[in-house]
Amino acid sequence: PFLEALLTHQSFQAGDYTTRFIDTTPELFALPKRRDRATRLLRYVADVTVNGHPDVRGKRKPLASARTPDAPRIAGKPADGTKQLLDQLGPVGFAAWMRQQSRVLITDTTMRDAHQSLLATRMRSYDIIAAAPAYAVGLPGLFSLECWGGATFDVSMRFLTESPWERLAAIRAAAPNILLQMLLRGANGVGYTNYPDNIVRFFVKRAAANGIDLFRIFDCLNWVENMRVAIDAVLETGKLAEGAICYTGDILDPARAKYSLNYYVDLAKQLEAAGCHILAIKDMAGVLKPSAAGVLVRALKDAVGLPIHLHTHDTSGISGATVLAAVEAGVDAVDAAMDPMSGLTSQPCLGSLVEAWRHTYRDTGLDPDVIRDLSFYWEAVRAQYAAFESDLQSGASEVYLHEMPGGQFTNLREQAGSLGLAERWHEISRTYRDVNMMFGDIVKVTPSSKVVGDMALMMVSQGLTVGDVLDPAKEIAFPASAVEMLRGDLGQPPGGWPGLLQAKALRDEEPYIVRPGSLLPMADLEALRATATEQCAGPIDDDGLAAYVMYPQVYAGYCAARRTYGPVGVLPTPVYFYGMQPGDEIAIEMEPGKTLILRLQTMSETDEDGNVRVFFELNGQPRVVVVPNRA
Ligand code: BTN
Ligand code: 3PY
Ligand code: ZN
Repeated sequence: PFLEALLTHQSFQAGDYTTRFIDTTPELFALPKRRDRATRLLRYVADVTVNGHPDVRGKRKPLASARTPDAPRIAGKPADGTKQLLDQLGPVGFAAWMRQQSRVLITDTTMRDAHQSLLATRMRSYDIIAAAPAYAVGLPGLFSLECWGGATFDVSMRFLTESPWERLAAIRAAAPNILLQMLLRGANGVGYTNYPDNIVRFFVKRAAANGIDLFRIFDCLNWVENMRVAIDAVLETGKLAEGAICYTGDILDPARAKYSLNYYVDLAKQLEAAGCHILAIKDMAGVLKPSAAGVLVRALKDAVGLPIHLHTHDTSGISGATVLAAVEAGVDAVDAAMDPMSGLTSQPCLGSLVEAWRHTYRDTGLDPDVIRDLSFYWEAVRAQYAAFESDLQSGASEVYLHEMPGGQFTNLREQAGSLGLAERWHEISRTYRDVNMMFGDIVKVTPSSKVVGDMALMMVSQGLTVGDVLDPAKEIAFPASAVEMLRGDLGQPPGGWPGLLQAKALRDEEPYIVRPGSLLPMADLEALRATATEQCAGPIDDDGLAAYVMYPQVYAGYCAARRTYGPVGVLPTPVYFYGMQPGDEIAIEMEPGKTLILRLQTMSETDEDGNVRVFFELNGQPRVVVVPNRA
């Protein structure tokens, strides 16, 4: 049929096909692609069975006795929820509704921050999407599902060979009644650097069109000026704009005067004036202490008319107390993670918080049976990701020293380990703290936290102190990220950058204090689409373009891997990471109603050419795949 389609195609018959034929008639080339999906997947399964997956090589393995995750199947249709309310009331009316609720509104972060903070963001769409119908039917009273943005966008393409857009669309389809929430890094989008304004706007539009209802927007230096483009873009979509104040320091500590109660109250007023519908307290490190939470929430409630949404991390071990204090003080909504994905660097335990308010004025009304069933599911899911677990076993008050965000903490430990500095972790924590003070005591959250981490690792590995770095007589090779930040590329911290350090890092270069986006030329999106089309060897739709402009190389790599291996997202997680054993049989749902039965029969020894023959049965038909043994 492919050859027939080609031979009967107009351009072919007219004789005007050239090397551009493939570009102008992609529909012809889509034919064999679609038919080949199963073959590509076989190639992947064979390859990963023989060679393993590079991401889990040498890492801890799931236990052989691990339970297969089976998402709860709850009979019935999803009842109307917050999504329908937003559609009816619009964002302003919705915010007013939030403030009228006596119950605590709960955001479940399991699908985003929890696995970002516990499992290096490696949770696959396969496991996330399977849970969504149970949420929709069983927990229609949830406030929102935080399921997108932050590091997930990059990681899904870079490490999991899957599309963040397909993930979002599938969650939307499976959970049509609960608000879908994302984390947006303001002018940094879902990346690590400021993007041109029209890229930020384009990205927000695509996210809204694909199903995001609530955008939590922050700036890594709490510079509201640098959040406006993103906030305005969200306002234009008619979705909810939640402006975040990133909490750092300790409002009760007179020695940290820079981050005082007044500082946060002023920020909140700026965000309200900027048009935000909801105010988030984003405690990305988990340093908001219970006593401070009460004071902060009361002051913010007095100062602004917006509903307040608290986000924290349990790194210290006492975040539950912080959330209870905030609720006592009248906070409207809080973030929590399903029990088996909670605690440590993740969010506090959802099921236990819900019980804490049961039979009180602030009872959430969420069904404990469903929470337990979903928890049982997430527990089995987590067990499959043993390779990405950190060695952190307990709460740690050290977080008040270093103030590392939950998502960075385990990452930096891992990085330290790979540099041979695992033994010197406490030194790294202290240096991280010193670097923060050297930078003038800044907010540390992606990407500013990464800059502090880069600098701290460089100093520890080279045995440098802050005194050395500041010493005019001493030559220092600053990490590029530090030079860029001190130049102004991430914006301005309160009080500006320390002059001496800045001058030393920048050498002859001039710093600037205007909004970085005001200096970046608008991106020519259609020119970028053309480049992407070439680089990715295929047509690029708006979602592909929005991914490409954020991460050109990563997106191109994803496209190439997808071409080679097909839609690997349909594979169960153990197969994706570890392949199959002889005798294993799996069902692969290619699309609703189309299931392949794949059995791995046996494998040959490696032949003299270094190849292994993998013998499958696909829907009962024998298939042999030859893969190089790269080990
Ligand atoms: C990619 O970046 O290409 C996606 C990762 C897939 C790599 C596959 S996993 C099976 C096989 N083993 C390897 O070491 N590489 C490939
Ligand atoms: C992110 O930006 O990914 C974060 O989670 C910040 O806390
Ligand atoms: Zn967080």
